[in-house]
Amino acid sequence: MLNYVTTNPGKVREAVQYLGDAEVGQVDFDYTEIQAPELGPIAAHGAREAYRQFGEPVLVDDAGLFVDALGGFPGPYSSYVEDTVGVDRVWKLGEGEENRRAEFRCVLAYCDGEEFRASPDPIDRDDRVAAAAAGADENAEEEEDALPVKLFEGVVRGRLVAPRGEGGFGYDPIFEHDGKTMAEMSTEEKNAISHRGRALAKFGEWFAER
Ligand code: ITT
Ligand code: NA
Repeated sequence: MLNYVTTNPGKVREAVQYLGDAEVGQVDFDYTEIQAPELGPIAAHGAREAYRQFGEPVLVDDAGLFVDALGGFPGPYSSYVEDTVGVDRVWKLGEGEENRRAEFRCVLAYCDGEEFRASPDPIDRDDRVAAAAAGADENAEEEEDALPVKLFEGVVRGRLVAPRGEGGFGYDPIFEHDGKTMAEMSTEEKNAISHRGRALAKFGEWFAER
């Protein structure tokens, strides 16, 4: 059983839909979110803290909306911005821009207290490249006794639109991909194209081999 560490029930619904409810359970633990410009180190730090807390395999999910014309805002601050000004005001910020392109990113950080074998196989290499792109080269900076963490990143491109749809959560109503906002998609449809779905696919493939 995998402990999906999050306070957000929307994330759990998607992870359970993807991996199956025999595999995943929510652990409602509010780990420390460090301030960083990238999601990778935030998720890695959270996974180490959660593993130390529970002593069982954990998966931490850090996500955000990055708006091109706003220099990537709200990005790693997406949760804070949703809680303070709210999703509609983020749409208002983007509304006046000619370029409405944006992306969702999700980084999953897995920690079970064990080392990961370096492997020459291409899946692992891609993961390392994705992890490096996610700012995950945090091993260089951490002290020697830091717990090993494995990162999986997913990205989906789309554009900012006026809010539509009742499904999903968070910024889903203002993010359109292929003509539909993510709030107009079922959980299954969203998982098939989303940042989280893509990160879960990479994780699932790797975890099955473990
Ligand atoms: P945890 O940290 O406890 O997991 P959180 O909701 O605070 O829950 P994040 O720190 O990753 O999660 O913040 C991400 C923000 O982006 C938050 O406001 C979410 O509602 C939003 N978000 C994350 N994934 C999303 C998705 O798939 N669709 C829409 N909004 C999303
Ligand atoms: Na959070």
